[in-house]
Amino acid sequence: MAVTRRELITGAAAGAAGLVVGGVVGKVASDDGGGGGTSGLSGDAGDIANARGLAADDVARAVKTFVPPGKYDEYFLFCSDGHGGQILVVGVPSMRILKMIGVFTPEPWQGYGYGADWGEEVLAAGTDFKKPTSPGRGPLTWGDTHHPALSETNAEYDGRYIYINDRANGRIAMVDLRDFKTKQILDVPNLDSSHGGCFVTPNSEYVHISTMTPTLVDFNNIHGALDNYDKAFRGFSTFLKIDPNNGKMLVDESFQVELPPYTQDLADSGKLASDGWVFINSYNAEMAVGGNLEGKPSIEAGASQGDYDYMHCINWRKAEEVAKAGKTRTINGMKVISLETAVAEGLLYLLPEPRSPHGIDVSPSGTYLTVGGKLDPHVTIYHIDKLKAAVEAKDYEKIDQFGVPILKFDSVMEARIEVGAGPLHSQYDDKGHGFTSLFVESAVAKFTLGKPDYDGPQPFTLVDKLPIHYNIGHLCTMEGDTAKPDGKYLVALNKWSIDRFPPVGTLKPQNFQLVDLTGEKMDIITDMPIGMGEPHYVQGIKADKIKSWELYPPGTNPTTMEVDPNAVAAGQEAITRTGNTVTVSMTITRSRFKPDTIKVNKGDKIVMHLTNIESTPDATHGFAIPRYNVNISLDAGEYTRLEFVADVEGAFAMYCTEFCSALHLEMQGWILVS
Ligand code: CUK
Ligand code: CUA
Repeated sequence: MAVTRRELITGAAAGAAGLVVGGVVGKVASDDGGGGGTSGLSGDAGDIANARGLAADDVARAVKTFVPPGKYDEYFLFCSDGHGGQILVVGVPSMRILKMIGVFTPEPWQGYGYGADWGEEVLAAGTDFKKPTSPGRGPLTWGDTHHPALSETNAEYDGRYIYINDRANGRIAMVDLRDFKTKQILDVPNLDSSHGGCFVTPNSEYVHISTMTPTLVDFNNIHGALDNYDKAFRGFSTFLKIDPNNGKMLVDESFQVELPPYTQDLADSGKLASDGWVFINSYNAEMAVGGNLEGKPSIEAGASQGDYDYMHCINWRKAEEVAKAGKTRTINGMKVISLETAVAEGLLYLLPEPRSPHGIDVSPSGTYLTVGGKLDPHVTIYHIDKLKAAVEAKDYEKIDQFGVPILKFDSVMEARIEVGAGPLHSQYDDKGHGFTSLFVESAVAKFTLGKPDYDGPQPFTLVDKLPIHYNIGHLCTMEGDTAKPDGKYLVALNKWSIDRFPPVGTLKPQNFQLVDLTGEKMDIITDMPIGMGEPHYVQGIKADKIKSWELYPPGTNPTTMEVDPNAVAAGQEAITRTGNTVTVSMTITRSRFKPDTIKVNKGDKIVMHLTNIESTPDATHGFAIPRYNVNISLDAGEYTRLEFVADVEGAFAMYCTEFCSALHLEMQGWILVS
């Protein structure tokens, strides 16, 4: 009997889980009772599986994703959140949400953007009011996050920092993974929008971000600008220098390369074989501008007329030399290499790509560049050696109207693989496979690369296809953008979920589907609804690479990550007045604020130095002042400063917003404004 059950299970449960499930059967089979059913399990497990209507494959999938209580996931996903403006952190394989990190949008739980200097300063510095298009209505309070980029050392994620772009406003943010808090938002000069990036170069020398819709550069005749599009607009590829000590982006040591207004799209960094290069797609080489009410084609139609668009190939090491040699103009505080200089110095080339490409992804060895063309059922794969040879030989098809050489497609193209309808983005595993998302077909295609990534009998061949649910955008393999991907799991990031979850109103969640890559065939092992934003891209990193702090050294300011000179230690609490300024030095611990009574005059400026003096991990306290819109969160050891004008009379019951202790409700005090 037991043998039969074991055979049933190990035969039915494919791949790695077979062993695990076999082990379970071995144990329960010795118990009495239970039996058979479609799950193939016996004993209690069999009874439960049968009662829930789970088949053997379901059980195997459940075992693959189950992380027992108290155990950790093997990987972290860092997910964009679309126009939610934040980053989500998710565990793999459990697909449990671990955290939402406030980035471009104020985030109340972390007290980000509700009074504390840390968040206020980051968000305020994130809007450049000198930008010609600056709204001038106070700081921007949302962003459209698309592409997270983990910092790298030797083309592998190093777990130190993560960057993410704001597609809407041409900005980029940096999160320090020591405390998972946003440290910098940079409103990138000359970028009104962004898409190409972000990604980092293989040793985090630079983080790259380029325009999506080109930037207006001629403000003389704005109403006529679209009739003068090729002169009035430009794209910009931006290389932001990363400070190796703290991950911050240094504008003074950064530079841009001016680009034609072709609507630059996604981009990727070269690595190993292609180290020193970056590649940016574009999708509107036609330079369509719309005007459908005036009888002109809409952008949608106009941008899809030509058979080819252009990949922009930039030799960034050359560009860096050119910038360091001062062959730049400074525009809005950024050193810019002009189109003419870029061409003259041989650092910018165009490469034809089949119609309306979207994703470009460099293979682990850096040898192959895979491009998905939305209107072409193939992925087109280019070889970096061929690209370099064509550059060397000046093997040009022609020169475009901006003077940029266009390399010959046939000279650089290595292979075209028919994968299906609507290819967008690609990822790789450790066995030389590529995986491409098929938006129109709602599927993932798996294919082989060539040497050195794939050293088997059938290079450049479609080997598997998996239907997903539904309308997949990006996809992500673990450590997928590095020189050493793990493969193992793939996450399909699906835009539509229609019938996958019970109805929760008219706006449906996005759907992450976790795909097991360990078997011959790809297999979906779980669905995860994302009901708080539209993740575009995510990166998956081994969880043990993240060396997060458990708590702050006492008095640490999260802005600087150093002990702040204004931090307050126990015994240093005080209220002092200088003119109309009242300075409050407060310690916070379970379960009191000290001082807990603050009396000020109406119109006084209040400066509060707040320090959580706890030394126990997770002993976070809140500090909220009702009606003043103050909502701060201080983790153990954290210091922050708060400043506001007491311009409303009354008795305001400040309180701790985190249920921190048995006497949490007693953790309150008064601010009396008279
Ligand atoms: S884009 Cu969203 S599915 Cu901004 Cu990376 Cu392709
Ligand atoms: Cu501190 Cu509740």
